[in-house]
Amino acid sequence: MTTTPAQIHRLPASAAPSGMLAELIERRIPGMSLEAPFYTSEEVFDLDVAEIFAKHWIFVATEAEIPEPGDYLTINIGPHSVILLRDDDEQVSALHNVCRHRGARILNEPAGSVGNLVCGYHHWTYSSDGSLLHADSQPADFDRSAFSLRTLAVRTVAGLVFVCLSNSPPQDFDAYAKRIEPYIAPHALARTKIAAQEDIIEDGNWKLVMENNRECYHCEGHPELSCSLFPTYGYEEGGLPPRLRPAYNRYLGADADLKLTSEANALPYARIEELRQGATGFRIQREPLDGAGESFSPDGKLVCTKLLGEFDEPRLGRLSMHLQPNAWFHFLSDHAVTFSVLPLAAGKTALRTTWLVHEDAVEGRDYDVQALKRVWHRTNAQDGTFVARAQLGISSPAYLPGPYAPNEYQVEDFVCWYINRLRAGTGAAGESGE
Ligand code: 3BY
Ligand code: FES
Repeated sequence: MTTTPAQIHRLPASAAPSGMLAELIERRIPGMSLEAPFYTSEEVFDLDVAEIFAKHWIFVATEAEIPEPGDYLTINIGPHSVILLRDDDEQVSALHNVCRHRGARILNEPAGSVGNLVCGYHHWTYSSDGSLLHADSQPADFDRSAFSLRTLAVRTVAGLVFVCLSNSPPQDFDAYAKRIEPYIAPHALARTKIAAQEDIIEDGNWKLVMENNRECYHCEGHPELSCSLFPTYGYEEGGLPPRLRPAYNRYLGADADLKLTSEANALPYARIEELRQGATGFRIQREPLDGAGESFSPDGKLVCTKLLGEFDEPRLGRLSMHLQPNAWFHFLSDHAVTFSVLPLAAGKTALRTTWLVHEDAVEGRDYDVQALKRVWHRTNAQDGTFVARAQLGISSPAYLPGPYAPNEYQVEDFVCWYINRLRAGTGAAGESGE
C-alpha cells in the first residue's frame, strides 16, 4: 500500500500551554522581571521553542559564511537541525536535516561543502534542492518524488540569513526587510568575509541572554566596550547618574557630528524603534562611538584599515540593529559583528558571534584578528558571567520578580513582545504593555 504525501506531511500539533503555563503568561506584571519558571522550567523551554523559535523569523547566519555553491552550515534551533545551503543557482536554501528514510541526521558537521546530500545510514542521496535522487533496493513502484527533504522558509536581507520553521511565517517580515535594507546595504556584506567566529555556551536561559543585551545599566561591567560604546545607552537625560554626565555630553556632540557625516554620505541614521510591535519586533539606528568615533577599540580608532563597501569615511559610528527574538548586530565602517542566540535547554544557551571584514582585507596587513575580536570577545565573556549569576539567583526559591529601571525599557519591550507572542500563539487573551 502506498502512503500519500498528505498523510506523511501531517505536522505535530503546536504546544498548548498547560494550566500552570497559561496562568503564568496571564499574570505577568508589566515593568517587572518574569517569574522563575520562565527561566528554569523545561516545560516553558519547550513552549518557547514551539511558540517563539518555531513561529518567528530567526537570524541564523550571514551569506558570507556560505559563499560558494555546495557550501553549507548546520544550525540547531532547539531540537531542530537545519541545513543552510548555497545551491547550484547560488541561492540560499534551507532544509530539515532529517533523512526521509528512517530519520537519520544527514549532515553532522557544523559547516562544510557538499555536492549531493548523502545520508550516512543507508545512503539515500538527495540533490541540493532536497529532491531524492537515489534510494537503493526499493520496489519498482517506489515514488522518489514523495520523499524529498523537507524545506523551510528562508530569507536573505542585505547579506543576513533568516529562517522560519513555520509553514505560515510572519507576514510582517517583508515590511521589516524593506525598512532595514537601506541602512545595512551600504556596509556591503555581500563583499565581506568571515574574519572570526566564536560560539560560547552561556549557563542561562536564552531570555536572560537577550535581556542582558537590551540594557546598558550594567555597562560598567564592560571596561573594553565602554571605551568606544557610550555607556549612556538607554538613559533619558533626566535619569542620568552624575558620573555619566561627561560621557553624555560627549555623546551629544558626537551625535550631532554623526548626523552631518551620515547626511554627507547619504546614510540613513534615524532611529526606528518597534521592539514590541508585531511578530518581527526590531530597532535600528546609527549611533556615535566615543573617542575617534570609528570602531570598537580602546581609542575608538579603526580595527581594520580596509573599509567596507565604498566607504572612504571612517567616522560612521555604529549602525546597530536589535531584533526579536534572538539577535543583535553592529555595522561599522571597517567591520560588522553579528550575534545569534539559540536555545539549548532551560538553563543553557548558545551565542554565536561573527566578525566580518571586507573580502579583500588581509590579516596582518589590514587587521589583527585578536584586536578585531577583543571588545566583543571580552564583553561576551563578561555578559556570560552576568547571565550565569542571574540564572543561579532566579533558580533559588527566594527569587521574586524585580522592577526594571527606566534605562531598561528595552528589556521591558523584549518581555512584552515575548508575552504578547505567547498570548497570540496560544490563544490566551490580552496584549501586554500596549
Ligand atoms: O550590543 C548592544 O546592542 C548594546 C551594548 C551594550 C548594551 N546593548 C544595548
Ligand atoms: Fe537515511 Fe536510512 S536513515 S538512508
